[in-house]
Amino acid sequence: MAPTTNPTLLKWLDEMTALMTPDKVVWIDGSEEQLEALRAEACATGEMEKLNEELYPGCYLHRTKANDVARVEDRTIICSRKEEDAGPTNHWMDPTKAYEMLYDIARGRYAGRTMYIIPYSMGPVGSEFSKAGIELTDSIYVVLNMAIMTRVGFSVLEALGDSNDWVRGLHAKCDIDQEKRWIAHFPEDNTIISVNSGYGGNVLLGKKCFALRIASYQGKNEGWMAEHMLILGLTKPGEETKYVAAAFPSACGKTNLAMLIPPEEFEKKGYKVETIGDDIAWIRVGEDGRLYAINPENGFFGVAPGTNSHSNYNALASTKKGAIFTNVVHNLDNNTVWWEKCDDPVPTNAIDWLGRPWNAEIRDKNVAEAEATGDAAKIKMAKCGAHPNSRFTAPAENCPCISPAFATGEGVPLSAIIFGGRRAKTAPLVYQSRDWNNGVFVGSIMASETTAAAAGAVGVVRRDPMAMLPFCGYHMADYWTHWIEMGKKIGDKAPKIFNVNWFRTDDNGDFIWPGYGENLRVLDWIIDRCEGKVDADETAIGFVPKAEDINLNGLDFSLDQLKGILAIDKELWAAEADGIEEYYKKFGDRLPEELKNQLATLKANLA
Ligand code: GTP
Ligand code: SPV
Ligand code: MN
Repeated sequence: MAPTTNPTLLKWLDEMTALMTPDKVVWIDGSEEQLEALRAEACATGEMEKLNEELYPGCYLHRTKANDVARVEDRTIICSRKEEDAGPTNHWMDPTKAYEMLYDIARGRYAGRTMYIIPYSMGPVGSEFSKAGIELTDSIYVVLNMAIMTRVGFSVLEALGDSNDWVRGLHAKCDIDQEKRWIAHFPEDNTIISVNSGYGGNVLLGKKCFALRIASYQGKNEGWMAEHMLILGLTKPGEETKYVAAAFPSACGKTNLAMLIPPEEFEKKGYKVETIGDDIAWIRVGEDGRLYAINPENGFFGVAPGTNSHSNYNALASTKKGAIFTNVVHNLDNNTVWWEKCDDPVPTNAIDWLGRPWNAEIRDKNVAEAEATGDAAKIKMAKCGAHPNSRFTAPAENCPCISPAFATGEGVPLSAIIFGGRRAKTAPLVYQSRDWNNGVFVGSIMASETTAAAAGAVGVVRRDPMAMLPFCGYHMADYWTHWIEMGKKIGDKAPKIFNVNWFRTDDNGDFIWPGYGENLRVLDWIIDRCEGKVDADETAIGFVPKAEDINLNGLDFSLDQLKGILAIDKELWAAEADGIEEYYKKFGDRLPEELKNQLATLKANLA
């Protein structure tokens, strides 16, 4: 018997069961016993492998198909009734056609399989910020990941009651056929359909599909915001904690900044960083008129390569129990995991992300073979034992620096919002916008080099407004208008808006700024600016720090180097302004007047 009487839910389940024809139906109740049985089943079928219980208690390894290792932006569609509502930055399909096509692909595909029904909550169950979803899937991997990334179980159904405010999610692995892979969103129906993938961002429907694409549309209609942002709390010695949200594109440093460990100099003085979230923020206006943010997730789906005890101690610690690793190297020497730039030496006896025997010798042979083809992308991949977008799924409660505010879901008041991306040139280390609308402009013109988080070319600069290009569920210009409207609501209580760039490179292509924990030095300046404690230089693009005001104590980095990465090159910015003008043309007359004016001001400032 169904553990709910919710009429809209029962009706949809009847329809989906008839469509998918499962052999068996299993409700996910949220109990540890049920999850443990599923882990055992996944190990028995080879879907997952259990890792060394002493070193990695309760941890598992999974490999996806080689064609299914990242989000697929080309095949991610927004099916609003009107094409213009999806806007020029989304792929659109007519909803009637899309349902027909997707149901044709999915029809009968649970036959011989089990349909798992996952009730889940984005945000703590019962919090006024939270929203419920139901995901149907035929993948135990999905069930187990959702159980880490969200709150799952019958308590969600109880909190939902008979309400129709829940998101429908249908996932089916089908044949993992990339030609029939679709990640489809129907914002007007609160519905998501994902077929022919088994990779994280495509199939953990609470994450990007619900918490960003559907939620951004809900937020526009209901007066709140869903953003691709980390949330952290920074406490300076003797002061109350200040909260900051930051939007960086995929694989551009959110997890790292959210869990930052202050440099020794600062830690000794009593500086502390706590994590509320590393990927998604839901933001509302509080009773006092300020913006409050929660992390709707319950875990981290973080990039593995590059994660080590130096770069991100806290993320690494989070993966040490109850975690699932996807597409990393399986170290057979001790039945643990390995990836590029982790703490351990290259294993002598291992399996790579493709499931092939692997060690340093085999890698060198692979690289030599790739070099013979002269294909740069092939050479880069041959160097990797773990896929560049290999990930860990880890419970947030494991994180040594998790904030007490994470679990309450009450929301933390934001002092600052930070935008940022990978820019080899142009963008300085940090600058502050002149006001909210200028900050919206700064977010709208964000550009970053593409990464392995999405299928396609890596390292190409593209515009990624507010880091939401792949995640905004409606017309991008309407989304900017929504930001401007939110600014009107909060007036002078608005957080200050900044832009950062950790990725300026020198003539050899090496990063100039040391980054990671040292980014605290920039956060320190940002908080001081929010409190009016430090001066700045007004430039054509906004307020840039006086180099002496960024504390470089204990760091081997000269004032001249700092001045170099704070410099605004007017020629580059003039070209940038032309690029923005060209980009804005895409949005036609939906482009808010405020942003047109901002661009005109930038041009005038540069002239
Ligand atoms: P998603 O989970 O895809 O949304 O990404 P994310 O923004 O959380 O990215 P993450 O923190 O996992 O960083 C991804 C990559 O950026 C890793 O390779 C990091 O090593 C690198 N990175 C993070 N912070 C810094 C930094 O301050 N400087 C430099 N140079 N690299 C960084
Ligand atoms: C991203 O790509 O921004 C991620 C990983 O955080 S995924 O969940 O795949 O979207
Ligand atoms: Mn992300």
